[in-house]
Amino acid sequence: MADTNDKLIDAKQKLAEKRSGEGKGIGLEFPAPGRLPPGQKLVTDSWPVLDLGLQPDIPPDMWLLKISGAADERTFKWEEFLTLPQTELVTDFHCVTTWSIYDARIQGVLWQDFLKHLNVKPEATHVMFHGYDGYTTNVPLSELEQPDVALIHSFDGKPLERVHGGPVRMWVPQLYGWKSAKWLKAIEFMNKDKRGFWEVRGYHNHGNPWKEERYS
Ligand SMILES: Nc1nc2c(c(=O)[nH]1)N[C@H]1C(S)=C(S)[C@@H](COP(=O)(O)O)O[C@H]1N2
Ligand SMILES: [Mo]
Repeated sequence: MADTNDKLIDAKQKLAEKRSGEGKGIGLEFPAPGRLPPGQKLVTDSWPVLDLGLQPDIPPDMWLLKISGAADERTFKWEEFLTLPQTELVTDFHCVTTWSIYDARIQGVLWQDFLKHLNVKPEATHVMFHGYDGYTTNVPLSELEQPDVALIHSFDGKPLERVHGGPVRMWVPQLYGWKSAKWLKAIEFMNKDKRGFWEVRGYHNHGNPWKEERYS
């Protein structure tokens, strides 16, 4: 992680510190009325890009996805990944930096289908997603049961652009965008919770946009 954009990371961490406690316990119901979560702005002309200043370039035939931790270890290659059941989804997506996009049309493998190809141990409770840029983010297994959670490789029918995490990224659209790891490299099943990259830098551990769980 030597070449990350440390200034940007510092600035975001400072903002998280400054805004610590905001949006907690304000008692919004889930789902909030209306489509746009509180404090968000709809972006219609582009899909913003956010990362640590590194955008790994992984040709699909070099891409490997490792499964580790409280699950039988195995590694998926691109070709094998494409033989898994493929689904198209249309979902909204919300970033903690306040932009939202509507109706992202994405293609990939639903988490619930992917799980059928793994042998996860009963003691697993959380997952750490690892990106090829060294990024990590933690999500409870129960949250991943939501029907729109997927490992995606395409957007609008075209291969997911490198800047958005191609060849494969996570899609956890019911949580803020930082929970959707780009350039997916490894899925680590854990028997307890552990904080990921932004979670240790002041971002909320859970990240529900409808409850404005932005900072911790
Ligand atoms: N590997 C990796 N995944 C990542 C990030 C990152 O820096 N590295 N940034 C996160 C953040 S903060 C957001 S908002 C979304 C942004 O996705 P996008 O750039 O496709 O809009 O990716 C998330 N996933
Ligand atoms: Mo973000």
